[in-house]
Amino acid sequence: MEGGATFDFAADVVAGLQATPKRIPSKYFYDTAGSLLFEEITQLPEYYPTRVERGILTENAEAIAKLLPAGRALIEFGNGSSAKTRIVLRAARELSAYVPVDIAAEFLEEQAKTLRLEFPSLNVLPVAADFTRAFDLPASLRTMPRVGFFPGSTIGNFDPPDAAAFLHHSGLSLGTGAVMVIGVDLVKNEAVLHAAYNDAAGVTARFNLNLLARINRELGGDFDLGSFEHRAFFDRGHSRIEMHLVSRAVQRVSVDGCSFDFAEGETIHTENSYKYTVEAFQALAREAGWRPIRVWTDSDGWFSIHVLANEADAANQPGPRRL
Ligand code: AVI
Repeated sequence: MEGGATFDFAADVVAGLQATPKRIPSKYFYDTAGSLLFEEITQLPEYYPTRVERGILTENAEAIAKLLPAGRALIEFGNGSSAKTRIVLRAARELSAYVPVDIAAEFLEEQAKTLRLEFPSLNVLPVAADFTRAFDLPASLRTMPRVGFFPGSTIGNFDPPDAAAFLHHSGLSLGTGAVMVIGVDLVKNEAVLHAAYNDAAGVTARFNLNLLARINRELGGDFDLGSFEHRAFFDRGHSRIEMHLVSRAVQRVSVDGCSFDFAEGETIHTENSYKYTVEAFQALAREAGWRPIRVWTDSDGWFSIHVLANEADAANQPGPRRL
C-alpha cells in the first residue's frame, strides 16, 4: 500500500472544545463503531441519499461509463466499501487500475482484499492518505487517464471553501484531462431533510453520541453520554443540516488532562451537511477548475450525480479563495 497519514484526534478535540462555540470535526465520527453506525444509517427508511444515489448510478451506469476515457484508472476518494463502488466497477469495464484513497489504512487494505477476490482481473492499488489534501498517486498510473469517484455527498460535509479546495486539490492530484464523477445531495423539502437526520429508530443520535464515547475510549475523556442529546436541524440560510450535541445540564468534562465547562443547553457542533442546487454545485466546481459535462438526478430531484472534466492545465489554475 502507498502513503500513510494520521489525524491528530487529541489536539483537534481539545482545540474544538476550547473554541466558542464548541465544535469537533465530523471526520472523527468514523472509528469502527461510528463506521458501523453510519452503515446502519444508510439503510434507514428516512435516510434517502444512499438509496437514491444508488438508483441514479444503477440507471445511468452505461451512460456514465461512456463519458470516461478508455484505459482509465479509477481513483475513489474513500475506501470503496460501498455497493456504489461495485456498480461503477462493473459498468466501467477495461479499467487499468482501481485506486481507493482513504485515511483508515487497515480497513482500506481489507476492502482491497475483498475487491481483488470479487474482481480477480482488477488491479487494486490502495493509497493510505488524507484525500482532503493533495496526495501522490502510484507511479504506475502516470500514463493512464484518471477518473475520480467521490460518491455519497461526502463533499457536503465540507464548508464551501473547503469543498472548493478539495475540488482544486483533487484536480491537481488527478491531473490535466481527468474526469470526476461526484454525488451531491440537493436542497429539498425541509420535512424530508429533517427526518433523514432525526430517524425514528435513533440511529443518527447514537452515531452523533458515539463521538463522545470515542473521546472517552481513546482520549480518557469522562463524558456522561446520558447528559448530552442529539440535535439536527436544517439551516436554510446556510443551506445545511447542522448536527449538535446538546448539554442537558451545567457540567464539567475532562479530556486529555484539560477540563471544559458546559452551560445547560450549550452545544458541541459536530457536523454540517450542505445541500446544493445543481447550479450552485456547478458554479463551485467551475470556480475550482472543473467543467461540468453532465448531471443526472432522480425524478424527485433529491440527489445529483455530476460528471466534471479537468481540461485546463491544472498547474496554472488559480486556487479557490481559501486553500
Ligand atoms: C457521510 N455524510 C455524507 C453523511 C451526511 O449525510 O452528511 C453523514 C451523516 N450524518 C448524519 N447522517 C449521515
